[in-house]
Parts: sequence; structure tokens; C-alpha cells
Amino acid sequence: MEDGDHIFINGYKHVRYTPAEDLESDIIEESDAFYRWIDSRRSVREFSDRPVPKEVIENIIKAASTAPSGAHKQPWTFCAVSNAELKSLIRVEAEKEELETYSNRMSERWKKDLAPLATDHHKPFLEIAPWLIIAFKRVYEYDESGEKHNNYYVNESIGIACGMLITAIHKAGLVTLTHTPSPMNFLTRVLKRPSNERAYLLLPVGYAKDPAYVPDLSRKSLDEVCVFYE
Ligand code: IYR
Repeated sequence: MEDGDHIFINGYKHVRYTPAEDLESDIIEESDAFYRWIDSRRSVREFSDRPVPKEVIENIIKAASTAPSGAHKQPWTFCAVSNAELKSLIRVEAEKEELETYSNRMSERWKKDLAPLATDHHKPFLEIAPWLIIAFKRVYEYDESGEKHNNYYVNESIGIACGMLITAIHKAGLVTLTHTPSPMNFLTRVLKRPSNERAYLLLPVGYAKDPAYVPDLSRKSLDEVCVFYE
């Protein structure tokens, strides 16, 4: 390493940060282009069964796992399922919970709010999409002596990682949606996950069906979501 490329703080090595972007580029133009690109992302519920290479899923999950996390514990496990029997089992279990949710757990107000999205308890995408990614948060870890240690800011950390996962999926030209069958404990059982993991989000991943239709939604304006203090 060249001189000046690293220092030690409290005995821990720190390496010099190199900006990833050309600092002389037009950052107004670049940030606007990124906004326009990310604004083209939509939650899609109609999938093609066209296969997606495993390498793409690996890259997407590697991208998500670069997310910042409490004390850099990276408190997450992403389970990527392409096995047809497992996907069918997950669909059966999810639809069981969803039927109960739509029939008995949701308020009238909630159902009214969901009406524009045209969702119901049927989840065919759980079998049609070539991959299901199930994000598990890791609430605690065991150290070498078998002692339990809680992770930090676990919900914040996995939420950020899932946001980056969704961005990586969009960048690959694929689509997803954030499916939250509730309760999700059946995923612990079906995927045989250890007791320190809790299912957080289920994301089907694949190509959009052609044609696929999405609700005609508009997003809040900047004024509605942002307050400047200058
Ligand atoms: N989890 C259910 C219901 C659902 C709830 C909300 I809030 C949504 O934005 C969409 C769906 C389901 O996945 O259908």
C-alpha cells in the first residue's frame, strides 16, 4: 500500500476512502438522471417464468449486503429459492395466512386503501417467479464460547439492505414486490432457519410478464416529503 493510504486509530487500521464518482462531473445532472431512473421502478405482481441466472441473484444479494448496518454486524441472511417444490410449499403457506388476513385481520379501511392495488390472497407469483428471496433479520449471534450477543439497529439495518436489494433488482432489469405474508413464521420452519433469524420480507424476483400492468399511481411531490432548513 502506498504511503498515506492507511492510518491506525486506537490500533485499528483505517484505509483511505476513494470517491467512486468523478467529482468534476455535473452532479446536478447525474443526480437527476439517477432520480429519473429509480422513479421508473414499480412493484410488479405479474411475472414471467423466464429463468434468471443464479449469478444475477448472487450479484443482487452481494449488492444488498454492502448496506450500512449497526456496528457493521450485517445482521441479515438472504435465502434464495428456485426449487419448485419449496416455492409451491411457500405459496400454499402464504396463501393460507393471506386468506385469513384478507377475510378476518384487515380493517375495512385497510381493504379500501388496498383496493387501487388490486391485491387479494392469491399469490401465483410465488410459483411463477424463478426466484424468491426471503430476507431474514438476525436478532442475535453466538460468540465462540456459545454466548448470545444481540445485534444493533437490526430493523434499520435490514430495511436499508432490502432497499438496496430492490435497487439492484431494478438495475438488473428485473422486477420484484415487497410481499409480507403475516405472520411470516412459517418461513422459519419451511426454510429450516435457526432461532436467531426472523423472516422480514419476501421478494419474488424475475422478469415482468409482457404485458404486465401496474396501478396508475403518482408519487408525492418533493414539497410533500421534504422540508428544508437553510
Ligand atoms: N400482505 C398482504 C396485504 C398487503 C398489505 C399492504 I399495506 C400492501 O401494500 C399490499 C398488500 C399481501 O401481500 O397481499
